[in-house]
Amino acid sequence: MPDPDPAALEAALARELLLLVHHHADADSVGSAIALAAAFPGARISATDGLSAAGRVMAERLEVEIEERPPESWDGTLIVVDTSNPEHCAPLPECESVVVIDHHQTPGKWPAGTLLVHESTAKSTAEIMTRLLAQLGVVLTPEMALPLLAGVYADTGHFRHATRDSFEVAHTLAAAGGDPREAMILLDRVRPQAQRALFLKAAQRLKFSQEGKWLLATTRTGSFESGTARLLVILGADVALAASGNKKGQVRLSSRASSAIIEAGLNLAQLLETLADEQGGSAGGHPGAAGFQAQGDPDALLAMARQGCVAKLKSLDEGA
Ligand SMILES: [Mn+2]
Repeated sequence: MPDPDPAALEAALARELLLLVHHHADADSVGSAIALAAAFPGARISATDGLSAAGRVMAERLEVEIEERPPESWDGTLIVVDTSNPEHCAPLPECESVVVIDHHQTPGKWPAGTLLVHESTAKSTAEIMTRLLAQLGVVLTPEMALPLLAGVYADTGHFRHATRDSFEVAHTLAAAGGDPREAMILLDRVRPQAQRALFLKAAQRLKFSQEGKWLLATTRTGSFESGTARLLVILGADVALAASGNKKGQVRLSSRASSAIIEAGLNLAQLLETLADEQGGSAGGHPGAAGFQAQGDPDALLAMARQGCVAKLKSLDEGA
């Protein structure tokens, strides 16, 4: 990876640290931030648009405070974890020294001078963070290793998408006192009934079609788009798209794909980035899991994303 200059990074980390997680921060983002804060005592962690259920449960169980709003400006260094695009953690506090540590595909436009620790081949930010802490000479403690290991579990889909590097990092973390069983328990949760009801409603509105040899499912939901899309893939879809819209005209769309179709060459991040280029808004993610947000009509944007998928699936089948 094109590492930032180690001396510049060390100088940035020597200042007072404010860590920022992405909107609806997941276990990888929260776990990486908690570990970094444990390595640099005094560092504050802040969110800008809440935590996901997994992120919240992790912070609660580890008794780590995550501020609901960052200060408007910061004199030290701002470290953004697990975020490809500044829009996904907006509003960004004003700060002259910014570091971004991330593993999503395409980094967005960060302020000039931002130090980017970016590895798109890493399956989790926790993996990058583990290596980075070692490079900085930090001795991993169980307080750092446990949330990092949970981050690796979460972002590798409990090692289904793990690489050799993920296992190597997991071994390092387990050896440093991150107990694998405890990391699993840290992620365990029963979804609240209201959330399960939303999933069932989304299932009622589900539409699907067969495109060549692939099953494509779409649905509208009130919230939890990514969980919804993930569950549709578990039900049997090769590609699932779930969209929500609110009264302010904000649309969120999340997508998930089966391993078979990712293997065949589908890249959801690319697909949604194309949609964002054409329709405005922003997109990011990975080949098998990507998101898109914009202003507009959720049904229309969902239909466009679906059309993009159909065209891509055709070309996959023809190429095969
Ligand atoms: Mn991540």
